Amino acid sequence: MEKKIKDLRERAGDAIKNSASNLKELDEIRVKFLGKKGELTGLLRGMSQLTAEERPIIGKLVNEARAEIEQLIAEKNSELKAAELKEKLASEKIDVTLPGRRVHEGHLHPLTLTLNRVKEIFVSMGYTVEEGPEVETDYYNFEALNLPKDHPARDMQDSFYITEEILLRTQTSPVQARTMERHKNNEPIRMIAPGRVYRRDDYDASHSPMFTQVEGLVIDKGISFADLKGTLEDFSKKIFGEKTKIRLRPSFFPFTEPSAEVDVSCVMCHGEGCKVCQGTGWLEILGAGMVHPDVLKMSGYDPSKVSGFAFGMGIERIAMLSYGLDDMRLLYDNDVRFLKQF
Ligand code: 2NM
Repeated sequence: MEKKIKDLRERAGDAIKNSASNLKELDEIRVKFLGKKGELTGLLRGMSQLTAEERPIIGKLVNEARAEIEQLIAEKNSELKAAELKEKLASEKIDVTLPGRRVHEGHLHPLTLTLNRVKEIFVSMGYTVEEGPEVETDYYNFEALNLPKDHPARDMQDSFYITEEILLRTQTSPVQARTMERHKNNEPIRMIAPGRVYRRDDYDASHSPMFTQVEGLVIDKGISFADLKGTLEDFSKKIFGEKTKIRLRPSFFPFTEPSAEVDVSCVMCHGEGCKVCQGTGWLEILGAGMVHPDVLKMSGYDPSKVSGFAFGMGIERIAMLSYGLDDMRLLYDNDVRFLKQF
């Protein structure tokens, strides 16, 4: 028995020192020698065969062996833990002196910034912002705006038709027609309709088959041409600066009568004459007029009770003038080197 105990102590000590290369192996060794079914427990069971004199002596030896093995395991345990931590620290180390990864933050497109500014100005004057479909019916795009079937302005060349009766809207005025229709009893309207419009056009530095428009409509009792002029003058000063002047020239639109082209004093030279305004000192940015009585009638308004003015502008042109761009394609190319500057 004493020999068995001595042998067990030696084998356990040797295993702990030499064959436990990690914590898992060390635990397997602990189970093998000290576990419930381990060798030391086995020895204790054999004590029933001993005499009464032998028992305390052997018991003491077994307890000493258990204490010694536990001690060796505890020491090896801390040794292995320290080694594992050291290895972890070495393999997972990071270089905190490396430069950080830059987060590239996005921002709004210059066209969106311009559109937002235009909306903001009209909303501050009490206008609502209305939207409508980009795929429109012939009725709302043309008929309701006083452009009957044979009108030269609806030439097939200028529009994208989907069927005989459905096309991509050529202006946002169908939104005004739809809004007028929703109102009853000559209810006043003060609205803008921003959005994309589509026309068959060659794509060059100043033309695109798709562009962004804002049209406006005001209907109320006693609305006059003076209201139109005052509103557009106010708008022009807000968008291009307080020094801006406006000039109206007679023009023609099927949906307004009288109609006018609205020029603003050149944002680059303030009227002196330069390349941007082609020496004239003026830039054409708006079309406008008093809503034609037939247009009011068609959408349920009584032209003997109320009157209205309407206007339209291209946002690309406003953006180009605001930011000094000489080519509209810059707004569509999505070249990050360009967009980064806004
Ligand atoms: C323009 C120029 C002049 C216009 C007219 C209407 C409506 F629906 F009330 F008749 N909306 N927009 C209008 C008038 C648009 O754009 C150059």
